[in-house]
Amino acid sequence: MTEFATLRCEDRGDVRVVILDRPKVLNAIDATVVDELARAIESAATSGKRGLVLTGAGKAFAAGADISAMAEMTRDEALAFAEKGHAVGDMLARIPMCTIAAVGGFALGGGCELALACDFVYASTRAKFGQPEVKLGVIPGFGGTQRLARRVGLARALELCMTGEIIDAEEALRIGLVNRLCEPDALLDAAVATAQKIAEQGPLAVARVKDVLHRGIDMPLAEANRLEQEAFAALFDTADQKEGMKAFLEKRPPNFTGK
Ligand code: CO8
Repeated sequence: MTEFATLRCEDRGDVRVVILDRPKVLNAIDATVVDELARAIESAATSGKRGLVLTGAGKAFAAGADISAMAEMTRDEALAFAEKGHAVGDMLARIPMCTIAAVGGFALGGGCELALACDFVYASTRAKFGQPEVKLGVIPGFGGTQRLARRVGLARALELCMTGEIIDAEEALRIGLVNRLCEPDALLDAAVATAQKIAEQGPLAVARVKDVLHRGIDMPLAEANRLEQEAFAALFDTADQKEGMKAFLEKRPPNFTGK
């Protein structure tokens, strides 16, 4: 497996686990982290794995973009950094497998945005979320304004981004930022178990679900419904559809091949 300076990767069953690994700075995200995340996602996409769990070492998921690296950035450098960050968010949205953020501690600023770029978030009861950028005189630059509004609604996103307030795991669950809360020691296992469960479904169907939901949410309803119909129909040209339905009728587990 590829070696990284700021990340660690491990495989559990059909799931690639990517661990942000700069615990001394609460996994703050600098340009190297962004580059390595892009490479780790690319590597997961070609690994034959069918799920990706993103988590952080130590007491944080990620406490944001690295403030010491950003402090002296010029406008052009800030734009390039934001563009690279957005490219990683787009990769997470497009990789044809589930991506789950397992948030064990602070997910602030770019860290919260990275979690939001995953398909959904599981969190430990100790997790904390927020977009505190206004306290530094900036705004979220890694997709936070848009993904947060789509996840929790416009007014809640406005409140979080305008106050910079940090919320606890219970509140994050309540507003729909988080799908499930776990005890700290059980978090990673729970995220991997869900990713593994998804990995065992028809992989082409899972990929289509992801594509239709991610793209459809930004379309007018009629267009998005058309996207669903076409994706539903296209799956009838696959061996997995034939196998899945035949296995049901023969009362046995399916053997999906991704074809
Ligand atoms: N950047 C750099 N270093 C950090 C960061 C960070 N975001 N967060 C924490 N650290 C460092 C601290 O400086 C400290 O280092 P040292 O030991 O050398 O002093 C170490 O991590 C431990 O942190 P603390 O001692 O502060 O730990 P506490 O438990 O007391 O506090 C907090 C934890 C509350 C999380 C606190 O560290 C904090 O407020 N951190 C900053 C949070 C923040 O403002 N995040 C937003 C950053 S801006 C951003 O993310 C913009 C995204 C834009 C685009 C990204 C494109 C990719």
